Amino acid sequence: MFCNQCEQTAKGQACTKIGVCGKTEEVDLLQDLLVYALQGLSEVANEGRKVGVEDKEADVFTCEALFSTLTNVNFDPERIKDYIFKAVELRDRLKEKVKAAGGKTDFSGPAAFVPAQSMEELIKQGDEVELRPEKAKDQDIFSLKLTTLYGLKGVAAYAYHAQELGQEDTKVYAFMHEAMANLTRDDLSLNDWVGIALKVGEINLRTMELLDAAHTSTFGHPEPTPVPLGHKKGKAILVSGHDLKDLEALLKQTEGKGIYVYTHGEMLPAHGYPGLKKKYPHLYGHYGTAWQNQTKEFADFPGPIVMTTNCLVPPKETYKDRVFTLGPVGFPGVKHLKELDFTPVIQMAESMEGFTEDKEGKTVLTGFARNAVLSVADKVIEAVKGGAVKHFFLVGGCDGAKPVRNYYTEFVEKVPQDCIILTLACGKFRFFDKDLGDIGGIPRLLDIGQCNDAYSAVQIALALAKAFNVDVNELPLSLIVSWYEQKAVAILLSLLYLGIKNIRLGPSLPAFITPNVLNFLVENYQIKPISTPDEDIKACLGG
Ligand code: FS2
Ligand code: SF4
Repeated sequence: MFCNQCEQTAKGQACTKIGVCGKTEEVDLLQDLLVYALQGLSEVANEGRKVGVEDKEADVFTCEALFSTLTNVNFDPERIKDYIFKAVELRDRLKEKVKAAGGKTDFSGPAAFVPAQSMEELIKQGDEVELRPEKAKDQDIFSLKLTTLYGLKGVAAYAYHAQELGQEDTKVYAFMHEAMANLTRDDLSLNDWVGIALKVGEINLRTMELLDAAHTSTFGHPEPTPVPLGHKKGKAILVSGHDLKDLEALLKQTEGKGIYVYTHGEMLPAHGYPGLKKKYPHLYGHYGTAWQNQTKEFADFPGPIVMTTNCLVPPKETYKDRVFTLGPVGFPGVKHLKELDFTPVIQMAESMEGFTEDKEGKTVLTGFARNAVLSVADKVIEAVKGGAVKHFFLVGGCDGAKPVRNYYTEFVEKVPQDCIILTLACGKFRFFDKDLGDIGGIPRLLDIGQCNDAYSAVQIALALAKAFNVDVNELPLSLIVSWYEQKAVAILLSLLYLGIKNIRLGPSLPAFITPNVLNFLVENYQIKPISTPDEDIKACLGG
């Protein structure tokens, strides 16, 4: 196996025997075969578009299936096998349509691939088609191909969520198919691949815009909302991941049943949406911290746990029977809900005691998405012009298990009192419950939302740049980004597409970036690795 798609990859190079994430070699090779099958589907879809053929099912399927190969989403060989067969079935159906419309159908390679019937043979097929550096003629092009593929996985996740809530743009699907089909080619130059990778960023921005519209048009604009970290005596269900539609369905089905629903991990910002927290008061509070702590936190939770998206850590036997997965998520032996019917989850919650007493805890604030922040833009601008606010730091991105990620906690603790910290995604759990006070009524720590809300952060930065009449790179704003998985790759590409410079990236640089590609990023975008909080803060403040 060869997988280097996430930040915790083995020895900072690649997982070659088993994933640090717990992904087996078998699943890794099946996922590679699925990516290959999706390249084939994409080639046919691409040809189809040239003759006016579109297939909505194939479009959405491409997103769901690619999403299943993202880090910490699906560990179940049977489910990946089903996706492979479905990809081939949809590809062949599309071929018929393309043929009828007069398009090209004489394909070879992935578009003509026939999956083996046994699991053993499928794994062998995966081994043959896996993207590996030793097979590549040019390591820099290979690096950009991986960057493109990993970025596309992030786009697929966002597009999947957006379409669930009715927001789609055929431009997104068309690009995904075009770029996936390009991965099969070896006639494109380094410059072509730089262009394709940046285009992933452009398309990702559009996709995140769709997702933002999906969330805000369905659930309203997030509002600053205090969220209890304690719990109520009584029966309880925990929901993790990012999928607000899944959460809403669960809230509807648990209404009036005397069950409290708690968010975990990236679901925390759900409390800020009027269409969720205000409508469903039994969405009580937030339990636990970031994804990598779930084995301990889930074991201690006295109710069922619903995993709507990443990040799923291989569950321990002590609580595995209480975990339910949805959508692209899967793990062997864990119950998978095919439809949004939460009956087994509710029955389990009802059969358990739940929390035996009330626990008062701290509260944290969430809901500072673009509308909330920009509604006080005048106050913010005045505070900057008057000198009360000297600088903004966006300290955001993914969390992870590595101790070096303490950099982000220390960074936030050391940010001077006259600076504001914007945050988003699960990296915030390293400091989300710290009381950092306020500046003239503006909290110093503003939680914009999930990693899925990076669009909101971009809009805040662009609006401030407009208000100050400067380029976004001239704002008193520094981006301190932590990455882990492929959504972060997509977001990073969007920031580069927007021309945002001087991003500090950590805790380590991606293993799939070659020295030459890194040089390109440094020369053109002045991207830099994190150093120490003291040095970085000083440099950001111009000292
Ligand atoms: Fe965090 Fe994990 Fe949000 Fe990432 S919960 S690292 O995949 O999606 O951020
Ligand atoms: Fe390794 Fe990350 Fe790939 Fe898992 S997803 S196998 S940890 S590189």
